Amino acid sequence: MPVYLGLDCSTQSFSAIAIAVEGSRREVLFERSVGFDEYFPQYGTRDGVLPSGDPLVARSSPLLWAEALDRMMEIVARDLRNDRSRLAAISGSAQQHGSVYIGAQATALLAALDPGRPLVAQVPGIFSRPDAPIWLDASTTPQCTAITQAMGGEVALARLAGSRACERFTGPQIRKFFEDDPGAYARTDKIHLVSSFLASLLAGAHAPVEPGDGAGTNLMDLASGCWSPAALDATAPGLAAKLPGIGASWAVVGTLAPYWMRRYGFPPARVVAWSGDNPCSLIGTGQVREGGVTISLGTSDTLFGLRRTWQPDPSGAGHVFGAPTGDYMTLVCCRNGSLARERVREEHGLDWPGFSRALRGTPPGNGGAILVPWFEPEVTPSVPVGGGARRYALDPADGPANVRAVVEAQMMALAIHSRWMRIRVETIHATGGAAANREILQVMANVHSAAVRPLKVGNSACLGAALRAYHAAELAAGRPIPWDLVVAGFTDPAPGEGAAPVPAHAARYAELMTVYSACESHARGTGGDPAPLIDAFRRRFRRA
Ligand code: ADP
Ligand code: XUL
Repeated sequence: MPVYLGLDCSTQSFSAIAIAVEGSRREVLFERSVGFDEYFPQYGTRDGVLPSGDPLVARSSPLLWAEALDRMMEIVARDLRNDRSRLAAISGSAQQHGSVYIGAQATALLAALDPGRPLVAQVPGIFSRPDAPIWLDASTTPQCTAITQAMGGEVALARLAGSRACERFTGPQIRKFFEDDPGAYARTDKIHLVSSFLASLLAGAHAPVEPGDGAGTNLMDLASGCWSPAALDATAPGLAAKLPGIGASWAVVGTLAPYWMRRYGFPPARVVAWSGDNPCSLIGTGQVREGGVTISLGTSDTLFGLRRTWQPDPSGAGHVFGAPTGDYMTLVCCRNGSLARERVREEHGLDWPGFSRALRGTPPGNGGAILVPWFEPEVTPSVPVGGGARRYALDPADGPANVRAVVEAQMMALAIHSRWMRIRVETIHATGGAAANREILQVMANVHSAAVRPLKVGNSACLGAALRAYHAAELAAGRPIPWDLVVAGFTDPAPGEGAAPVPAHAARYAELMTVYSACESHARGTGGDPAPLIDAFRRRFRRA
């Protein structure tokens, strides 16, 4: 059976999933993951991020990602053993929006990587900037303002690119780099997304950007799938020449470079364009038709679904990206996801089982006690600077109530800020690290009033990359496969797991969401004191 490999360079770790497919026979051969902090301590990252004196700045190391790719390919070669020769295609998924800056010498170097020496010893010289701004960066508000102005306002930019200017998006980050270090910007020959950078290392040549991930730049005309000359001009001079082209999502960008074949014994497998983690997760959670919804609880919390046509979010908080099927996907992303849950957990000295016990021991609705969990600058809604977490009718020392408050707030924020998508949510596919937590899924089910199904394969972004490799390889061989068939047997919900909504609790959250919205507005300084609403809620649900 041919083997397809999906790789995933996420915020905190690098993963691989190998699948074997032939006709209706479908098998996950193995899943592997290495955490950045733990496996590569020499880079000094914390939760995958380099230390920074500025709380708004978040960067990682492209060299770390290259080393992690090399390490993972070594692990995959070992685990595949004799099946190595059956590797037909590889694709990948990467955290979105991050950018990698590369000098002109890279082209020759990538084409002549020496299989006798590890990648990490050969590539340091290719970078025109040693670090890479990532999606957690919130330092580009002035650049967002300038780009928005040049593009004729937020609405005009969102109509063109699918999103208003966002601090973490690649365009504002490029503009900041140009302003801060014009010399290094001038020395930059290519600016890659994390996804296209890693695909380039595999293929030994510059790979194109994939349109799903390209939509996270504020630079792509979403309707045409091409870079927008107006957006490029609004961002930085000479940018068109520095960006790779945009290819189809299923583009075969080359075959594995000789480095990988000689060093690890791989065959000349096809390298398929890499995409962002959310577009890959769309495929890896089986959302290949309009109407379904996935919630991913990874480092970020995201809610997304496939769309055949699109309109931007009128509030400006949500996004429209390309989907790897050639359609679109709508998405909301909350930055204060897993790390916010971990923070509350640690503040109260709990492990995950203790966190779950706290959820079991507290009432849905938390008696009106609310935490707006903006520990770090938030992206949905946009709270770029100094928002800070806010507690309403919540004792900071009450561990169980704080645990419930953080999870309820996160689920309510996803529900409230995704209303613009107008999806009637009946079933939610749940993925990401925290989807392993049954009690969190129960809150999700009640807040969204929908059945929640975790999937058999937990790392859906990585699985989605493997499935995209399969789809593209078959297409390239003249055997196109419908997407329903591509995902069949891989993206089914885990039998017997998940959570069903409790109608009385769902009704309670419908009311609490009004209170939570008022708390969000108050915390942003755009609304009055929510205390009367909280009191009214408490009176109604006093004995709950
Ligand atoms: P990413 O892909 O963004 O790196 P993952 O999807 O791998 O993130 O999720 C990692 C997160 O999963 C960890 O930061 C941790 O907070 C969370 N996690 C792991 N186990 C549990 C659990 N039992 N309950 C809640 N969260 C969990
Ligand atoms: C989406 C976003 C995050 C990253 C990291 O817009 O910023 O979900 O892709 O996972």
